[in-house]
Amino acid sequence: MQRLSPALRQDNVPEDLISLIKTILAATKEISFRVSQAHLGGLMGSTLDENIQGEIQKKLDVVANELFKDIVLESGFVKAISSEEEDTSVAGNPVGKYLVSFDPLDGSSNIDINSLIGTIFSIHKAPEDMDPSNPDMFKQSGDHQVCAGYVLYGPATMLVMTTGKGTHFYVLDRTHGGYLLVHRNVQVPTDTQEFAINMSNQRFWQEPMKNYIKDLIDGDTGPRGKNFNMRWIAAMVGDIHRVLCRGGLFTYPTDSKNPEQPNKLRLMYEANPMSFLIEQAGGLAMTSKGRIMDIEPTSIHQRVEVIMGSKNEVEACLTYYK
Ligand code: AFP
Repeated sequence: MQRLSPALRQDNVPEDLISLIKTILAATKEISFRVSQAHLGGLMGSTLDENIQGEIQKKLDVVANELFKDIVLESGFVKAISSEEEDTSVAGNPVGKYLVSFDPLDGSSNIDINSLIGTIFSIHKAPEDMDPSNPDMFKQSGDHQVCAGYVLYGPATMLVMTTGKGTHFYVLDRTHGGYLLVHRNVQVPTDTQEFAINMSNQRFWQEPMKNYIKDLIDGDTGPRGKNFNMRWIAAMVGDIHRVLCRGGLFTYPTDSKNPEQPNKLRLMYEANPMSFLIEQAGGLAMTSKGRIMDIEPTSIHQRVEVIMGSKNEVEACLTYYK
């Protein structure tokens, strides 16, 4: 099995970006260790603090955020970082070439039940002419990402990453301490009979999504003429990993549950990196209005509607919005 650096060189990834990726992965190895020891180390449960999103932070959210932030900033490769857990971006090396956005622990509600969680990251080039403390540097569309990925802290610690030359799977090999390539150029099956949505929000969805999901549930007695299975892990890393492995449609649609917050998932920390991975694996990553990676961000903590996965099923879903 190929090690990480040669695999990246095969895709012509520049050496300074390889160094940044290895720094990010050093942080994820430390987070993986802390996650495995959390029960023993008093790291379960919540803090008394809320993050900028108004969500109560788990103790592990805070630890993972500090670890990731410190390791990446100290490397000198980045001009600034932005995190789901930080109020605004944090300045790094004024001549750093890159910007890193991350969700240090996606799926926080799974922490206390020893279920799937992961770290999501996205890398952009840093504009040379802007001050490192200016968060506007991060207002770049997903199409400008030079790398995106996630590390899933599951039964195996897995890295799924793209630098724009396909989506590849790696597994953390604890005997030598690095990630090994286990599957190059993963492809999302074009068709699927599986979907992922939080059904408890059904009464708050817009009509097109209500109608689409009803037709899936009607199965072979309805207009789709085939039965569908449903899964919901409550961690986008887990749900998207399943979609990359065996296909499916994942959606967190716009809803009216909280009128001040019609969308749940974050563009920079969740939707854009996952869109890059899904598109590089031959899937589609959309809102009901267009491609996610075309969106020009207006703020670093912006939220967005997400419909992504197997190409033909995403297209079938979007017909309900026409
Ligand atoms: P956190 O960012 O708080 O960990 O939430 C996870 C998440 O953003 C995403 O990973 C899940 O798909 C989604 O929220 C789960 O939402 P529900 O709470 O509606 O199940």
